[in-house]
Amino acid sequence: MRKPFHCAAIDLGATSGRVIVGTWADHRLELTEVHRFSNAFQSLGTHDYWNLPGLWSEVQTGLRQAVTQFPGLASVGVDTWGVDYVLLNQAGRLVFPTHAYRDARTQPGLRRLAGAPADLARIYAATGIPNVFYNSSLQLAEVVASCPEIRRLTTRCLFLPDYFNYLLSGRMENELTIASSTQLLDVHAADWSHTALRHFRIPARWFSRPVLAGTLLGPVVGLPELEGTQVVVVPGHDTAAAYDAMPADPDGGDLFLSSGTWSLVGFESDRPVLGPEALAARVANERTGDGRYRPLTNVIGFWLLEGVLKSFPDRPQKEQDRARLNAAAAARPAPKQLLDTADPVFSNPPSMRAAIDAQLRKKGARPPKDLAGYLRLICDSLGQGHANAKADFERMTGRKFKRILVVGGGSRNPLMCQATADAAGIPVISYRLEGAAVGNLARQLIALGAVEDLATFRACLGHHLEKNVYPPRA
Ligand code: LFR
Repeated sequence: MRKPFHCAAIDLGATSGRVIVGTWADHRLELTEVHRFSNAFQSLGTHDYWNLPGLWSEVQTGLRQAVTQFPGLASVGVDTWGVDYVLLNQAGRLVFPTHAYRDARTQPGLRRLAGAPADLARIYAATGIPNVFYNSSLQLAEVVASCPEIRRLTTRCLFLPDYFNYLLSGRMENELTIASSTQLLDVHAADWSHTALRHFRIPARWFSRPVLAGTLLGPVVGLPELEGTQVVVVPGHDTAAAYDAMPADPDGGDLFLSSGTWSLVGFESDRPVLGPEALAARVANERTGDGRYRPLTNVIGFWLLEGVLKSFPDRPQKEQDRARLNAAAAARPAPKQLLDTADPVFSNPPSMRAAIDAQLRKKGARPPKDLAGYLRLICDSLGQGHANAKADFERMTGRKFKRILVVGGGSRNPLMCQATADAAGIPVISYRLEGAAVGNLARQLIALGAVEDLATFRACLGHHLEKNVYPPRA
């Protein structure tokens, strides 16, 4: 037996983060979660910001735990949610506070682009990314327009995984998957789009040509406990990492759903999906760690539920109570009117329950009376949103999907999985898997030479995973 490899995945989500050690031995991955913590943006005045020092401190705590439990930790990789960034000067100091993507500051820019169809089509043709409120393009355009001095102060823009890689290794690099979430990357190349940068008036000198997953950044610096541990570039975008963890059939017949705060429905492809129909269906042509395409649609996800729960002080806290709530929701009749999940009113409303109620009333429907009613409505609406995405992809590409594979927190929600299978008419296979962390680990193991390639990793993973199958009901 070869010596086992231990690698640490730092996986930062918008509502929680974790450090997970993966141990690879005998073609099998063992996971040990060494640290988990919550995350949330905070408001200051009328804006929303991330607490980066807090996150960095949690990352360090996690890494110390990792190396204590697994001396000889071979490597570490970082993935985070998409689109958010830091602006730095040459000395690596932050020159602007780090806004959170739900900050309403992008709304005027969003409306401006939506109201200029020729620009919208040009930017979509150049980047393959639709006009969404959180895009880094809109965020950076807003900073440059409202604080013009920032052009002089900034020498570098790093997206969050790039920034954590810099803190760990001292090297400033942009990574491809996270770059592809920005609406600033050239959809036909693995480099920045001058069309987009010019349009949003963002200086091209802030970026470097993105590197691919597998690039070695050198040893960890500044954390003596981790001497000798390598920093490996992994797919920095959590959704790209989660897609890597899908135990997919190599024949391309699987549709992927990374289900959590967001529902990301998509597939892997050698080409982007472009044109007016793709733009109307809000297809985002994000990239895989090695530069292929991941056309996907962002369906609002369990953000709806996270918001609604705030209106119910008696919401379930324990696993048992959550199971009871799920059962109560499943026993309800299917709602006659589903939510339009693409409605931007759900992006960051003061009250999610009020936003849902208002949309239902506008459609002439009555709002649910209790939490079980909302849960049923949300699961069925997400299921329909996922099925619509599948139908759009099939129409646009001529493909026929045979199964939907689900990873992420939502894979534990049988109601949503069943609703998706029913609406899409194909089986849903859910895996209890921290998708992003596992994809992050996969790319480290490949870079270290412990695993041959992603197909090999997926095949090994598929043999050992616990799964639930939800056949569609007529
Ligand atoms: C999921 C995710 C999605 C992205 C959203 C905002 O965590 O990364 O892919 O659309 O967050 O960045």
